[in-house]
Amino acid sequence: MSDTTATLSTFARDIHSGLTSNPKCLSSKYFYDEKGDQLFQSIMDLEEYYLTRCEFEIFDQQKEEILKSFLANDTSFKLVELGAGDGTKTKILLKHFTNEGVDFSYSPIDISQHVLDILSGDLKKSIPKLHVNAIQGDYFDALAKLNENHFQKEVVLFLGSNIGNFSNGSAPKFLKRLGDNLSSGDLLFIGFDLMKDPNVILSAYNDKLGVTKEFNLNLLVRINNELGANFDLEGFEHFPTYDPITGETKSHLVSNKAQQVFIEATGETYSFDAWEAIHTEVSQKYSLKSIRQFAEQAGFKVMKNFTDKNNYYVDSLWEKI
Ligand code: AVI
Repeated sequence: MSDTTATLSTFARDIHSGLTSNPKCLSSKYFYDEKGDQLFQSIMDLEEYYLTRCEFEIFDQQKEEILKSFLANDTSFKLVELGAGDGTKTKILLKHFTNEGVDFSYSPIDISQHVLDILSGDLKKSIPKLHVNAIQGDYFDALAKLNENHFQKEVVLFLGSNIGNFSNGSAPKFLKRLGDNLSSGDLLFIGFDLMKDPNVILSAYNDKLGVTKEFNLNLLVRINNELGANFDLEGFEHFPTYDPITGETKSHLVSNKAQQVFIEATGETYSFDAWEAIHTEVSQKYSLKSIRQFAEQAGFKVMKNFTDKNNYYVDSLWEKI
């Protein structure tokens, strides 16, 4: 592997480094190829996966209050969304703001130009009056670009509990960096999944139909297809865990036998002991207290928490100090 490291793709290098660490791990960012995107869309429709429905309910039921809080003492703002996806939930807010005649523009930021093209086309049809300024690229480069002409208050959306997929060490760093890219008075509207009945949480990551299992295993399918590996999908069990003390929900792929896997792209064979696990994802659950601490550490003040009727989920509105 050492001779070829320089010529390997980042994907191959990350997979090699994850499979040679102890414990083994693979980054959940590699879930999202075309098939992974489709599987995640199906997850959002699952009975057990409450997160999307909760955020939908919050937007639908509290859009008036959300708008009031976004405007506060201003008459206009620039709405920026990090990782916009298909914008289904955001559209509730966009439609409401437009119907109310609010002076605002919408800048979805996404790494995928394809996602942005679909979203922009869809918004042109469904909300023709909306001013859309899509930006393709890394979140921070895009925020820096927006800041070049910072005349209006910025309201940044980071929805879907995407922050939960950051490790506990990297989430505060990400939020601090996000804050550093904003000006005093700018707002961050950020979705967090809350701690709740552990059984409810575990079911969300272990649905009856097995869609989440397929989503997790798709990572191995991807390595097989893109890096020429020979992972036997039957040889791995999908196993999520939830720690009610720390709020950490983790997904694993557990090798159900001693086995070896060869990856052409790295030229290496990787050995698995029977019942050895690969950690594939963290989906952190939070308390309102930990959210407040997060906000303060990153240089924000919590203005208001918008929760669903079950108190399962919160969209927390933070102001940059
Ligand atoms: C995208 N992210 C917030 C989802 C979550 O809940 O952690 C991804 C997911 N993984 C399994 N199911 C859904």
